[in-house]
Amino acid sequence: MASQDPQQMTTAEAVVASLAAHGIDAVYALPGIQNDHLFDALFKAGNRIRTVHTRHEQGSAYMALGAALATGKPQAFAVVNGPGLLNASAALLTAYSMNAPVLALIGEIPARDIGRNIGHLHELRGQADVIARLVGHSAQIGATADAPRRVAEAMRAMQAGRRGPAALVCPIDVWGARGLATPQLPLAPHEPAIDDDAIQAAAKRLGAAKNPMILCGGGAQGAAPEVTQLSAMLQAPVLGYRRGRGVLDSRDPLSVTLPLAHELWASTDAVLAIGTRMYMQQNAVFGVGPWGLDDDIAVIRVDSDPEEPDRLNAPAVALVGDAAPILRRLIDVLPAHNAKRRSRAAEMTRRQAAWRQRLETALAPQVAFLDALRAELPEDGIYVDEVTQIGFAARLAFPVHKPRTFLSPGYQDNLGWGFATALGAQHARPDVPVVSINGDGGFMFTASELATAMQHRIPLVALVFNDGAFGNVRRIQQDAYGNRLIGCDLADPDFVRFADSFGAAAERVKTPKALRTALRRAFRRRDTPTLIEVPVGAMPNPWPFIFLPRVRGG
Ligand SMILES: Cc1ncc(C[n+]2csc(CCOP(=O)(O)OP(=O)(O)O)c2C)c(N)n1
Ligand SMILES: [Mg+2]
Repeated sequence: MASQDPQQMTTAEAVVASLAAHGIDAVYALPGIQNDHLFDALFKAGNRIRTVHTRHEQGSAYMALGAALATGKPQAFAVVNGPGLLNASAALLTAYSMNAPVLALIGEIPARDIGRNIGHLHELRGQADVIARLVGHSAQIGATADAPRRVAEAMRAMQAGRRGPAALVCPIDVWGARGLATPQLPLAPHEPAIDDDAIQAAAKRLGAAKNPMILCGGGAQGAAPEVTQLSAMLQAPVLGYRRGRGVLDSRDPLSVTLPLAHELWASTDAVLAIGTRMYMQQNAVFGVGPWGLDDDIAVIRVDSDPEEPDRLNAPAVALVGDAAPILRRLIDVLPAHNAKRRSRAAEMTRRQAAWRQRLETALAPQVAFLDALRAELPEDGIYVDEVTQIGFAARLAFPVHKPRTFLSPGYQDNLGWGFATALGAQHARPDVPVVSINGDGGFMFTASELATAMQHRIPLVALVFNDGAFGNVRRIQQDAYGNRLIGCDLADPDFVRFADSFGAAAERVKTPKALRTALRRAFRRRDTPTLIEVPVGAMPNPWPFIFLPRVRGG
């Protein structure tokens, strides 16, 4: 990197210049006095960095998350300290659970007063400790000269090892301080060397297996070609549930859904687990499961976090680092060890058809709406999930064709994340349609961001499946608590009139067929958001297909 001469600038200008040097081209933000110097620096940056202001700080943070998930690249948001940070905190927590590179720029009271409990505007006692619980890497900017390096370190931390969010805090007086700073270019990433012995051991175990399986989590999203090739070489079914969906195209006969992977689990003798915690295989979920492990299944873990593979059960082989280069090495070595294999395409196609029929029958209303959505959403269109009946079914039955086109929240599974996250995805990927599915409950968490969609001309299509209830909670109260309904029925607005009042396109449809027509119209609008309300009744219970019993070990 060519070093440049130091220049006089404010800390805020040094941060903005460094963000631009790292490829950040948008900051999702909500202003306030602690960050006025930052906003002034963003003003001066002009079109190099677009400032996308939202109506609530959760909107800023979720938009940055959606942009990060849709692009696979770091994204930034800026909020004031105290309430601004806390309003954004659920999104940061979600970014952590999804290993998403989201940089939070957070204001702070004057540096000299931190820790004195004076009661300054927006003072949060021990803010640095709160932030350290939400992100993997955090730092306070101490002076102008310090700022470029702080940005570079945060950017590197978000993209090395286990990916995830970072935070930079800057006190109000430091943002505006002027000093000499040298613009900083990206630091070289740290990536561990690939362990060749472990590659050999993995190739032997997988090559010898009769029934290998591949499990993909979020950490496999950057390795779709490698997973596709390995799956073919091993004739191994590939499960991606939620975060790993789209790594192998659902149309590939070897792409399996959650219940089918569970059906195959008992006879699986080697598993290649890529960027996944193997949560369901190792943990009971609300008293059901885990699927189980025993000595007859060789577990090979590929993970960028060196602590993850051993966290619950020691695997046979652990490969630590970025998935794609590790898998490429495995692809090179595997042919020397791989058994001769017959195609499993016909068997898998048959098994899949049987499961498709079961899901179509058991979850009929959800699957019919999802089929309508799949028929209209182009292959590279992005689906943003929610914690709602349609979402739970989509995780099982919505075909996904490409990586990063099925965005489902990580283990936080926090209601209300979807709409604003989808806005960020659509803002960062204006070239493809993005669709956000919502329940009436979850949509209202960030519905005010319809104003943001209008202001910044973001053509997101939001579906609101309206059952007048926190339907998931309601069904549990009906089934497991003697129909003692409490806190679950919802007085909703007229969603069409609500969206219309913002100037958004809006309509109400009742059938999957009408949904298709409405979606076709909506995807053609490229400068206005669309809300489509779908009135629905109570939906059948998806959980028996998700919480699956133990089939081995234990
Ligand atoms: C932040 C957060 N709060 C509460 C919950 C618990 N929760 C899970 S589903 C649900 C109801 C969802 O209602 P709605 O969005 O209308 O979807 P529906 O189940 O009716 O399809 C609730 C409250 C959660 N997952 N996340
Ligand atoms: Mg509902």
